[in-house]
Amino acid sequence: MANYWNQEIECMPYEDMKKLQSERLVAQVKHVYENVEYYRNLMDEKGVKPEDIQSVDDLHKLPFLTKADLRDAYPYGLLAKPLSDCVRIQSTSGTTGKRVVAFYTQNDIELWENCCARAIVAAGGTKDDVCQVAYGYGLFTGGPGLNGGSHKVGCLTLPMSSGNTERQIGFMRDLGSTILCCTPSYAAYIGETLHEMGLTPDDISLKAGIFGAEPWTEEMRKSIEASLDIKAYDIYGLTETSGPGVSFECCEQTGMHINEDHFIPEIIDPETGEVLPEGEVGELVFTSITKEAFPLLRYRTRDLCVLSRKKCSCGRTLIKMRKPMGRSDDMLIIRGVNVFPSQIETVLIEQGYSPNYLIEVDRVNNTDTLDISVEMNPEQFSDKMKVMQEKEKALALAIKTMLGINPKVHLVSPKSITRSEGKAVRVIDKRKLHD
Ligand code: DLL
Repeated sequence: MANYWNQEIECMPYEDMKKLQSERLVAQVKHVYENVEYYRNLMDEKGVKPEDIQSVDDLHKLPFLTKADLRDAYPYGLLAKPLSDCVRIQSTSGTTGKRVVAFYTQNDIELWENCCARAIVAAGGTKDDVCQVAYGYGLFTGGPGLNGGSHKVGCLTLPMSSGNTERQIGFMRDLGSTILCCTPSYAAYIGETLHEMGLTPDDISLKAGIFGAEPWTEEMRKSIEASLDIKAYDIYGLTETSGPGVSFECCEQTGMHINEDHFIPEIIDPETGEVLPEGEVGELVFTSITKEAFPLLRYRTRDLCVLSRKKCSCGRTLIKMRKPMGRSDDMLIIRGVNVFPSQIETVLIEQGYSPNYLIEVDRVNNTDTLDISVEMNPEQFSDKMKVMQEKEKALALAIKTMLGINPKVHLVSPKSITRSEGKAVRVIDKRKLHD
């Protein structure tokens, strides 16, 4: 049985949604044109006036906004409300370049938390649940976003933040947490630690997890679901558009419903900027039509994705986005071949290895090298060199079949790859250091 946080919106016929989006878009464009000089200049350069935008069908006329614009305009250049109306700042976790700061009015917080509440309810959450939030708190949006959503739903909220994994499990047992919110890599680590503590999923009461903030594969989902005996739901969002809750998964688990009443999605060809039809892979672009302080028009996320309006068995009519397969800037080009870390992860888990791995790319004598260190489970380890070499060869062959290029695989001992309590770092591209 599907539960909704806002049934009228979540199940609204598309024609009505389009009307609502169009009204909101027209007002939003006017709001930013009048209040943000940076946008006014971008629109003037493209020769677009607010009157040119009469409905969602005119969206393509607007200029794109990129992360470079956000950096140019840092910190206040895109603010569309007086600073005195803002009540919160959140920021990206990015470690390179200038930070991106997003501003929120009280209304912005309200709509963000409602988006997260939709996600929690879609994962089966009610006021009777105990929701353990193990995303980081602070400038990162994960903790504050899900915390706010959990309050709205009326769950008993455990604001654990990430880290201190044994204590997480201790609280989970003592307080009977039923929903866990964290990154999928941290969920995998929590599952691993639970078993190492000599416990099983029968010792905890979790029923669902709401995992996002980084790409994760279907294989990883199955592995987390098995180790914690839960149903694992995906959630997506980015700081620039408020944080988690731009889209969320329902019981069908075949992609995430986008909160279209707040965010209009488009898929574009990343090279040409041309809008692509539904079903084609391209870069995801969002226009926020209700945010007041930091609205973004046609913001290029760099996430590669596919949209689908196929009818969903949960009853929601909100358009769905497939699990993002990675960011256009996460894509590695190795010996001319496009490689996504998620493709490698799929092979590893299919071949019975853990999702703990590290990809290292380098350039030696003008040739790209690909080294993949993969952690073994204790049962996979052998002290016979020949056995280990054969395992490495078999895994390298499976990866070559998937990618078309030959990697060097190194099977490493259990627990030797650093675990992540937040977003996992799985790739080191040493070529960048030489450039
Ligand atoms: O990661 C917001 C968030 C917090 C989402 C908690 C979900 C849960 P940023 O740090 O700004 O914000 O990073 C945003 O993370 O552009 C994607 O590349 C990636 N990402 C977020 N969710 C998913 C997901 C938060 N479910 C960037 N699957 C985005 C794949 C995701 N990638």
